[in-house]
Amino acid sequence: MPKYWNESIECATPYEMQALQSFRLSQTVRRVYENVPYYRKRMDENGVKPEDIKSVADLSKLPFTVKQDLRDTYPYGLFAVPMSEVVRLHASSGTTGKQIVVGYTENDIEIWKEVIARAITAAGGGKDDFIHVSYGYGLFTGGLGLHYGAEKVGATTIPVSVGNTARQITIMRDFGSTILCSTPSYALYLAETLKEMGVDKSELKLKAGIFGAEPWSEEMRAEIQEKLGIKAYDIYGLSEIMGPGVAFECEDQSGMHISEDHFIPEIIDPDTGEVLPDGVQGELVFTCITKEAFPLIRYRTRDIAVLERGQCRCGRTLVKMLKPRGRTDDMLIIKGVNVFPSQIESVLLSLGNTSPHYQLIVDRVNNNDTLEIQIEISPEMFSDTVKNLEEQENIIKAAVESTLGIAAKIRLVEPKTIARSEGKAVRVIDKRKK
Ligand code: DLL
Repeated sequence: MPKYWNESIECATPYEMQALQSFRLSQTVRRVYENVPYYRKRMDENGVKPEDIKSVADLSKLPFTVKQDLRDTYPYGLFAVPMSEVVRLHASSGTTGKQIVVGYTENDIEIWKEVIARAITAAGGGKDDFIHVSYGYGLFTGGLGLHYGAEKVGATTIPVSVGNTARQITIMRDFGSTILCSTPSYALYLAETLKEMGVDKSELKLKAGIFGAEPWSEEMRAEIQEKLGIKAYDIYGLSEIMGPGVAFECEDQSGMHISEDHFIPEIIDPDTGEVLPDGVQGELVFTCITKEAFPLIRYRTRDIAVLERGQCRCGRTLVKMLKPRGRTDDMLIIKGVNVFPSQIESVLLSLGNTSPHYQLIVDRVNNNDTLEIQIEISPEMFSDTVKNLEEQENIIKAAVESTLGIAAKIRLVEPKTIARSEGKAVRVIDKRKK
């Protein structure tokens, strides 16, 4: 089995990568300037001409693109090719506002397959694998994205999509699925259902999972690996840039390699827009340098991440992004303190005893922010004495408070109380927004 899908790119020297990026960037900027009136106007307003962009070092001269720009030009205003060249559309609704529409030419789909093929190869997958795709098929990019990449590596692809969890397990067992692709929260739901159905993980041939589309902690990774008996790899992406495969994890599980020959990453200060050095946490920004239909320039993802450069133990030199901390727009400000749901997840799972099913309920009572954390506990624990449950609540309360510095009400709830999701899990209910 090959270790890399595209070794000359994945292990390129920094000099080679920068030369390739610079060439592709200057070409892309010229193309969008000529074909997308919206970008031409923005560049003219900022006094930048295509000839000013000769190398990656010139990137910061270009204006940012934000989600509102996509809404303002809905549906096709940022497309850089005639619609007759577009062979596929996807869309993302997000949590607020109008959905956004993205398009792909035939060549864009080829690039998408290529980056997913890199991800699958890095997760140890190849033509002998049975890849079970439980991401949703449809306008969401997860299902079709992984599907085409799985076929590209020559794997036997099983397009299960979401839903009917018991059937998923039967398929997994009978068809011999070896790699599961789903959201991490759905992987845990599958593990839970497996137990209920009395199927032992040894009856499955699963060896790895490729999980993404939502933030998940290292503790959650450990839980999935243990419950399914597999190695769990992270995969990142967003519809606006391509879909899954913008970045992928290798066997080192120490951050995700960005396919920077197609997407140039930057980290900026979300308040000032200033570009931050590697190693510093900030908002992730991407520039597409090979996309034909929908090439976004300096797109602000709102994801909070850190970039790390240098050769990875796996041999790849592609820059890595550490697990996204969350999004600038999921960051909760509770009593003035910035809180990411992922921080709470780490605290909960590090204590053991609780399940990874939790929900944060934020409210405002008498002008005071309140945080309630509902956590499911195991059936055995639920039948425990009230005193022991109270003790458990106090332990969690103390751990949350010492990590976040704010008080939280802890409610241990019966197994299966918190709604399961087949796609992205709903972790926060913010009643203050009503
Ligand atoms: O979630 C694409 C995808 C599908 C990625 C399948 C991975 C696997 P959107 O629906 O447009 O696209 O949502 C993109 O999801 O900006 C992040 O906030 C979040 N996200 C995606 N992957 C990860 C990840 C797909 N591995 C938004 N870790 C992004 C943390 C992630 N957050």
